[in-house]
Amino acid sequence: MRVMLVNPKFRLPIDTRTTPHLGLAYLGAVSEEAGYETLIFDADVEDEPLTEAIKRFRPDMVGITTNTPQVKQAWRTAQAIKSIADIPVVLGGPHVSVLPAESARRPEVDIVVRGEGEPAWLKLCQIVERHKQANPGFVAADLLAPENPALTGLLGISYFTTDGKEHLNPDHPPVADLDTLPWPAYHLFKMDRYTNLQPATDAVDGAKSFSIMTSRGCPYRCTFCSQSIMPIKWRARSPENVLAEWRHLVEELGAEEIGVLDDSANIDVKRLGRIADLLIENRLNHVPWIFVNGIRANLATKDLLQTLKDAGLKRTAFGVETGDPDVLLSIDKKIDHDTIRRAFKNAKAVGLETIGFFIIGLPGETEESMNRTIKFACEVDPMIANFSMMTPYPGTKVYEIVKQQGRLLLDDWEDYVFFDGRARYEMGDMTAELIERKWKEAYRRFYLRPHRIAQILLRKDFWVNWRRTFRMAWKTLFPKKEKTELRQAIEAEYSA
Ligand code: B12
Ligand code: SF4
Repeated sequence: MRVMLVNPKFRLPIDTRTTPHLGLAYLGAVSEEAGYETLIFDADVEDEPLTEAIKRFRPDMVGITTNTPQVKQAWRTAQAIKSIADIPVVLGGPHVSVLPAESARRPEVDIVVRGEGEPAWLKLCQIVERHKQANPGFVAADLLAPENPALTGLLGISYFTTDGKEHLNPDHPPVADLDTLPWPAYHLFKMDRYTNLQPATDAVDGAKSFSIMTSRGCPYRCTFCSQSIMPIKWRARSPENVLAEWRHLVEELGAEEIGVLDDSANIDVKRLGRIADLLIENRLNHVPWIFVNGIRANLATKDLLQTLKDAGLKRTAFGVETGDPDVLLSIDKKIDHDTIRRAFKNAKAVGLETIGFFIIGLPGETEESMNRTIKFACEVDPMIANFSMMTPYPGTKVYEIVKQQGRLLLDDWEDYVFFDGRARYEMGDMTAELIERKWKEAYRRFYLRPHRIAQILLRKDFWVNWRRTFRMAWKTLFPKKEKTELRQAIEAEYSA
């Protein structure tokens, strides 16, 4: 049995960096472990057209991953597959986990997998394999025949039977023991075609960069965050299991930098400290690594940060979101500004580089609260300040608030990206003009301070990557034309 996993083409308007998709890397790993011949097709880096790859590999089932801005491209991809092969097409990922019926009812999509995908994907592979063995003329619609009980008890999937009836099977329980999962199957990717998520070494291109996830889930439920799609139960791999993969990345795959993708790696402070100790004891701390998404500021003690630094941590992010105390309370971040101040101070004291994530345009914001955010960003002064305009993703509390009390300015999933310079909604006195103006002002006021300019000019990576830095700054501030062209190019390619 052959299975194919696809990442549909979707480049962000501001950046051309690409990284192997960790979700597909896990799905590829469990598929191979179960004995299936597996092909990962990442349309962001492939030269071969998808339809050619389908004809060459002749998969028995295809899985497509999708987040919100990618979903239309996922549908186009499914259509392209169905136009040449009548095989089951399965969609998974954050967007379809929240809105499964929207995709499952489409003729080109057979089944949607919600949430963590490994268990349901494997069971689907087994079901398709059994059907093919029993009936060599098996086609995708056979699975969806109302009289076929094959999908009935399968947890975590949604589908429509051919009589038009919707089936939303109960959720699959979260993977209880993450140590049982195989390591991501990086060998299924064309690794030399990727750059990196966030450079930890000075060169953006060319460094061998890998991602790792040491825990899954997040026990918090911030109102703006799509993490609410995934299980609330935070689960962690054992330090020994993490160490073994880390060693594999460094010693066997030659990793020169590692991005830790956990949503909240430090929920169990002791566990993270133990991982750091093991990296030091095993002399793996020479490879720089970073927390791409940030760690909880309330659990970032100075001792922990020092141990992490000794273990090779180069940079950490903290989600600050807002400088306004009332807005901070309203988003359920469950943190206060003094704690955030302390976390930045501690991180800098032990010599870590810092990133701050800030949002302009949270519900209830005013010009004054946005000014407080800009002022707070300047006060904590991270090495990188990342301001995004609030983008309400389906499944979040903010999305519901905006739908009830505001006016969404988006009607195309492809616009659900945060860096393209346009406000996503208006609410009360908060106009699009205000959000867009303050967002640009935030970047200007943060980065055009004399000491920042001096710092930037003194950084080696600025000179190594200056062309790219200017390109990104330009695309951030003047994005629209670029994005239209990008979309037209992708659509033309798939409709050809
Ligand atoms: C790393 C990361 C990135 C990286 C790399 C993305 C990538 N190619 O993997 C970068 C920086 C490029 C990125 C960009 C964006 N990201 Co991002 N990203 C993440 C992050 C932090 C980790 C992703 C990850 O590796 N997860 C771990 C793996 C194991 O999980 P997974 O990918 O979800 O896959 C599992 C399941 O979803 C499911 N599954 C997924 N696909 C499929 C397919 C099939 C067939 C099946 C059966 C199952 C299945 O099974 C997998 C294994 O359990 C997540 C947060 C998170 N915790 O997941 C956000 C997240 C996915 N990103 C998000 C967003 C919003 C974006 C952007 C739109 C932001 C922007 N700048 O505008 C862009 C979109 C870029 C694009 N090209 O599509 C949101 C998505 C929300 C949504 N509704 O879509 C998330 C959830 C963050 C959040 N909490 O809000 N991102
Ligand atoms: S923003 Fe961070 S802490 Fe809040 S729910 Fe999302 S991942 Fe968890």
